Amino acid sequence: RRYNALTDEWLLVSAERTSRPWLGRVEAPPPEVSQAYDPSCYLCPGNVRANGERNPKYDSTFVFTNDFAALQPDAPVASFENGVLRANSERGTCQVICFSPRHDLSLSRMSAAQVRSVVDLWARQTASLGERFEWVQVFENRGASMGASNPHPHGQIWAGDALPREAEKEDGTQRRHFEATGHSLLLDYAEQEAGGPRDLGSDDDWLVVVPFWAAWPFETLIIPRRPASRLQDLDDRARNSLADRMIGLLRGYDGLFQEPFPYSMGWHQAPFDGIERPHWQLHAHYYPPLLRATVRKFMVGYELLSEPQRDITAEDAAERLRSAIDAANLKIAHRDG
Ligand code: H2U
Ligand code: ZN
Repeated sequence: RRYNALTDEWLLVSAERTSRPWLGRVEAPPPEVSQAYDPSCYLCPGNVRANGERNPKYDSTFVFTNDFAALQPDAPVASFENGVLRANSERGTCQVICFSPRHDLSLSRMSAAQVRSVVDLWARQTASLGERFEWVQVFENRGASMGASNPHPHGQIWAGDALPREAEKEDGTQRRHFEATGHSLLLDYAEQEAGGPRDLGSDDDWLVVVPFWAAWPFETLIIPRRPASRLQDLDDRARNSLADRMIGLLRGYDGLFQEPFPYSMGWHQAPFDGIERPHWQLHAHYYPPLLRATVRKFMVGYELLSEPQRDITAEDAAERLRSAIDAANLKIAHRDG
């Protein structure tokens, strides 16, 4: 069993179970997306969305309020308590962000400058939503198997006033570590992992790592190596380096099974509730579901009822991802050179 220092939870690691026969559900490869513009896509420039609004002819990134938002800013304030039953209303908003006007691109195939503009957009939207809401969740679902409704490269931001479950867990673990040691939990963790068997390529600004406590087969964590509690705290150099790191990781992911790799990813940034949080370090989680090209990991049975379990060690996953990242970099060096 390994301990997840960020969530204060344990998981079971049972290496070498991957050779067991699999007669279960087989994941189909994602469909090829070849059109740069799709007239039926609700995210492409100039097209009409479900609510009748027309997208502008944007040429870089584009943000709009989700036409089917799960959170609404004008939700009436109410709370309810009856015995063990409790409920509160939740005020918030949901945005959709298009990463590129090109329907056929993905972050993994965008240029460093284009990814940098996505980083800037994430930072800008976070700062402005943080003026109105206490928790800002930036995320991306990539691939139909992770629930993305459209292959056009896009992500979402949900913002609300309650501190959600994951935020609460991470706030507690980071605060306790800071109170006990005077250090940031994730900066200490990054120091310990840099150059080690789970490191996927670190520089002075960033660590990209398969966390020691990864639950998903090829889960990764991206941590800035200097104190930063939100994306808006990152300077120019850190943002450029982040774009490079992300592209490397995503090309490695795509190279792993030679097809667009599905995942959910998102940023955990300090809450905007006015409370000082010197313990909080910005980071991104990538949660990809695939174990093999056609076999996805299901969090079911023991995992739902007891605790997560994984079949390959974090170190094995890191080794395979590292070679996929190296191979992708080589291919690009050949193409460019
Ligand atoms: P996902 O692919 O991650 O589901 O994100 C797309 C979002 O786009 C989804 O939440 C919204 C859906 O509600 N959407 C619109 O806001 N307008 C539309 O015309 C279609 C989809
Ligand atoms: Zn499109």
